[in-house]
Amino acid sequence: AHVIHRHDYQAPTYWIATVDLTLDLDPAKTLVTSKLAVKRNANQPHGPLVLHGEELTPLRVMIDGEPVSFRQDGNELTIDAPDRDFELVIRNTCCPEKNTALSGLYTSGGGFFTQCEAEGFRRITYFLDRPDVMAVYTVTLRADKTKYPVLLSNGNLLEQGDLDGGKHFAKWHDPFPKPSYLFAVVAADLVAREQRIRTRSGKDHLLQVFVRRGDLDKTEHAMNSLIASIVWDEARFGLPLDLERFMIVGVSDFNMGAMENKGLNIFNTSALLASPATATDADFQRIEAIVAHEYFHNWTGNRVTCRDWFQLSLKEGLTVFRDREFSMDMAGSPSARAVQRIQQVRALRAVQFPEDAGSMAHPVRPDSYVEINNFYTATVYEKGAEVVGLYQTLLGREGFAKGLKLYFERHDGQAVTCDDFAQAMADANPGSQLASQLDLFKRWYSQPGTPRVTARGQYDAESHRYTLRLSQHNGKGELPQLIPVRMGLLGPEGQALPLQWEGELASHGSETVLLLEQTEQAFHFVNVLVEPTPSLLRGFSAPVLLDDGLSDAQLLNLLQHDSDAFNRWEASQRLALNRILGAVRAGQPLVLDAAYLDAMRAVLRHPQLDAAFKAEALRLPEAAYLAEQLQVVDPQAIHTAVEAAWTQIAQALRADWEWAFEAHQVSGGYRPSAEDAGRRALANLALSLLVRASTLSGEPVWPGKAYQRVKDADNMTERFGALAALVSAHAPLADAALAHFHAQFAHDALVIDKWFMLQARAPERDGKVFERVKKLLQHPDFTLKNPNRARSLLVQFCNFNPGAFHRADAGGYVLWADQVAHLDAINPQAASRLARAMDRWATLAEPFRGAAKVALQRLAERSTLSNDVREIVTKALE
Ligand code: HT7
Ligand code: ZN
Repeated sequence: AHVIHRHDYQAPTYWIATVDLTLDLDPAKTLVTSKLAVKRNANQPHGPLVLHGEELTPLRVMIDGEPVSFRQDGNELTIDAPDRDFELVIRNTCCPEKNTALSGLYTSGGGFFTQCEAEGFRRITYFLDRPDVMAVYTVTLRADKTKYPVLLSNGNLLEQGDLDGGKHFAKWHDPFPKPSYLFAVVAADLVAREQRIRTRSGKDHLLQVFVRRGDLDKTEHAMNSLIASIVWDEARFGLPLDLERFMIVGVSDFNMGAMENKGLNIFNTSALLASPATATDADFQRIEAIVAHEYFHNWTGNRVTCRDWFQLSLKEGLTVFRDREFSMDMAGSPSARAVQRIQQVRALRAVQFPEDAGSMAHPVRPDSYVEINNFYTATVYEKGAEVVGLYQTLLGREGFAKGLKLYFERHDGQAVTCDDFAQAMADANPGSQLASQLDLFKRWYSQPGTPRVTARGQYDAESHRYTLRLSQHNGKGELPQLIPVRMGLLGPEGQALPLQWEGELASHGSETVLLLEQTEQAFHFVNVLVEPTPSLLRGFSAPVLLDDGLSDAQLLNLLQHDSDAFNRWEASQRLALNRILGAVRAGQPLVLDAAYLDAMRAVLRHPQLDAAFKAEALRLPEAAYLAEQLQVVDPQAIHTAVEAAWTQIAQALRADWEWAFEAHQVSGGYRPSAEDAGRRALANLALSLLVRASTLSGEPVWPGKAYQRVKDADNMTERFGALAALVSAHAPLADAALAHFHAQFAHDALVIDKWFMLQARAPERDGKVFERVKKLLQHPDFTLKNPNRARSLLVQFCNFNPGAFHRADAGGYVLWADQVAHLDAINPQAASRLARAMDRWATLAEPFRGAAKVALQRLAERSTLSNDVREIVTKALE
């Protein structure tokens, strides 16, 4: 396979200043005419013009009006171009209806849509399809008027009108130079929700959300989220909307969540459409975050873009950071902000930590790749966002905002690198720790792996001195990193202790940020009058694995009293994790002790804590995170222990769960507010545990109530929560409830996706989930052609249901290998995400490890694998 290396970057021999594109849209054969103003890059030696092109048929190439010869070799078109500026005209065709990879121009639901990031533009026409080539685009679309009444591209509409033969045209112009990956076209039968707004700067804008006719009533939340995002970015960072028109379009066939094409964002309908009847609170929240994310890209990604794809985190890490800040501000109360942070960290630990320890581990700024689509990863996105968060922790909010301002002053309209971003942050904050230790800080971009931090405290009761020793361990050959550890000390009654450094005369409040920059460091506090409990890494101030060696008593102290809500939650997780891992390591059945159960009861009954926080604190750690704590992983042992924990929590706290369910019902109409969502989350958790306990003891009341809810809940959060309770408990009513739900929502693809997902994610019992998944593969509603549907069943089962997937008889692995191969023939990007289910096979215990290796080898032996899947499978076997 051809490996691309970061250090090989070279600027191109030619630039492209303008693109004048005409598309005659036809599903079987679309004709593309591209007129390019090509400029010689005098900084590079003269050579041929080598354009990218994939799955295209070239018709004609002309330079300055004269036909010229060209050579097509694989995915490159070579033209012997002159050593000067010139006009290049290329005509080619492509076939949208055969494009099941969903990259480039494709058809979906009878319309045309594009996806050009990362390298899809080359599947529309021949081009220098790389992000540092930025051009001004004018686009003319021609298509049948009845079938495709809406014709959209980036920027402003210049002209539209009718043509002969029942066709019409539209001409669009985008004044902002952009890389080809931000190009977009839509031609379809759609309707729009429209809203005119006037922003702070006094400019008027038209916002439009285009969807299929029947979906208009599900666009209000997306529109509200867009408006909130525009207002927030202007208020928080002074970044205005720079376009007169901002469009969002929904499409059902899409490889990711959404795409930030300039002025024409294209969204997976799953990330766009919401109504109380069809979307859960989690969906509402996700839609708000994704709408914001794509909008924020307009500055962080579009106005300033990436020089090359190794810099992907420059835009993705920064934009995830921005959408997280937005979501926290939207959530409102300090407790709701903490819940947001808890959810971010839960996801980071369940997905990014395993990634960073597995076969696909790579730095936030990777050094090499075979297929760039494989690097849209949790590391680039989520760890990248954590790294951007470190700047803000080191510089403070104001310092961070100053850095961002300088970044835009320097680089607006450019394609730049992560180094440029770091430099702007440092230069805007001279005298800061960041500026003086920039090279050390930048190891966050270059070193893979999750740093392991160990913390041990030593208290001297006589001298009232407390010493905290911190050490860090990174991967083999890796150097120490700059790790900010936000912390405080608690007294035995949970009181916050003043922090006074040795050698200083007074305390500096009760919270500080320690900077761990060497392999080992000691921090000395004086005037500590009682033996403290350290509260470390508050708010998860750095993406590390922390071993603080705290006792149960200390964790209980933190759980009850820490002023930092994140660390209260963390204590709840550690109490559970220690118990589950203790049982797994000892090979013994899990028995939860009274101290733990009492602590959980106290959380549940706590008069001041918010419901959303309680639901997070009472949830057990994810199986994937538990597995990361072990050298050798037996997924069945983890599954058995987690199931036992849930059952005991359900049974021991039964009366408390009954109280919790009744006390957290939400009255009045549905609102997706953080407060109401928190109440529903806790009520759903209570219902699920009540159904579990009742099913085990054969009592009919709670399963009956859940079944009734599936039938007549007035919102999807409660309906789906009740269905999930029945399915997870393997309750006798589960099948009837599933059938009822399916019949009720048979017409709504996004809800049917949930129906598949729920069954794929159900906790395994006696192989029933596996058998069900095999049956669902044959269900008339199942198809590999729609990525949402394929993901709902296969990715949910293989990548996120370890207790059902890892079978001693290797059945899960055989299913995985077959389905990866089938999917790969249709959609390599989707297949390679599924292929990632085996990233951590090497740490599995036998017989899983041996069987996983055989499945990987069998897949690797296939001659027809895409580059996408081959890279994943090869790395797994290395
Ligand atoms: N920047 C977008 C990435 C994306 C993408 C990448 C590869 C293949 C298909 C894709 N669709 C969207 C999404 C984002 O981060 O906002
Ligand atoms: Zn993004």
